Amino acid sequence: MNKHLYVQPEVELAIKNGEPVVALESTIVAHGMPYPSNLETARQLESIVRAGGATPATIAVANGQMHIGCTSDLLESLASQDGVWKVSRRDLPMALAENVLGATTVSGTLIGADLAGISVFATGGIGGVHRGVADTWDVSADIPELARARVAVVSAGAKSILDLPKTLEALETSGVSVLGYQTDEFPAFFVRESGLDLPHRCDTPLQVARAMEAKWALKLEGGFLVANPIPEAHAADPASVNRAIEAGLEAAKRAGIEGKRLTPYLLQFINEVTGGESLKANRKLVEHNVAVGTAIAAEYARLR
Ligand code: PSU
Ligand code: MN
Repeated sequence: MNKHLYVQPEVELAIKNGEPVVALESTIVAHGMPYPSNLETARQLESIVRAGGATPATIAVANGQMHIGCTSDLLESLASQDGVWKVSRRDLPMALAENVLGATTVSGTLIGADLAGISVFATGGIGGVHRGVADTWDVSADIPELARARVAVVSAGAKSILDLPKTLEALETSGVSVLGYQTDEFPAFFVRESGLDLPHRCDTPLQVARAMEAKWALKLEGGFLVANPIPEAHAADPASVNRAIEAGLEAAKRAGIEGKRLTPYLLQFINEVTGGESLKANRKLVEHNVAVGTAIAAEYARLR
């Protein structure tokens, strides 16, 4: 198809047959969780997709190609090696040309999914508008990519390391349809509530699939953010999460961490100060997103 795009045969066949496929990102593996939980999680997510009757496609960059679907060895390398690149649209050309090992962010994964024709992608949290944006101009490349790729992303909202009201404003400006999944509120990753109302709510996978069909039948570009709150039983205590986030932002400022290093730094900081708790919650919410994403992919495949 394209020398810089490698679609695994299993994934290619499923796409060709109109069967449900769910894309998964690799930055969460390489930069979002510590080893070996990251590898266990990556494998677990793929089996959740399979259990729901769909084909998983973890997306990453290796050997000058964007891989749509990773082998077990490639997943292992992404999870365990040092120096794996964090790849958004900006980094993709050099990552391919230099033959490096690269983990794709939400934005990078959206590019791969869109190129391959995968309509659903499930992950943990998305990037957005950072706090202090007026000074730093730090807005994640995830936002413009959501405005471009015809893909529905299932996530647990965004962590309050970001400025959540501004993130929702930026999504609106970009024409990204944000759908609360069984909620009226934008969820804030470890916690179910942010106090921010969402304009649209879907209670079933079919409702989401119908919206996808309508948007793309009109040939509108861009995708959806399906905001799926962490299950009640696994939600964290908001006060302790906020303390960890505030401390992380302070530490990042003191250490002069900015740009693409900021989000991984904050994720690692929060994992460390909250101990195993946040990591456990993180895994639970991603698993839930992947299960919901798989159900949406199945409904969408049926509709088409
Ligand atoms: N937020 C999380 N977990 C993550 C990320 C964000 O709660 O793993 C990762 C995703 O890959 C996302 C990227 O696309 O960080 C955003 O990075 P930046 O803020 O540098 O755009
Ligand atoms: Mn940034």
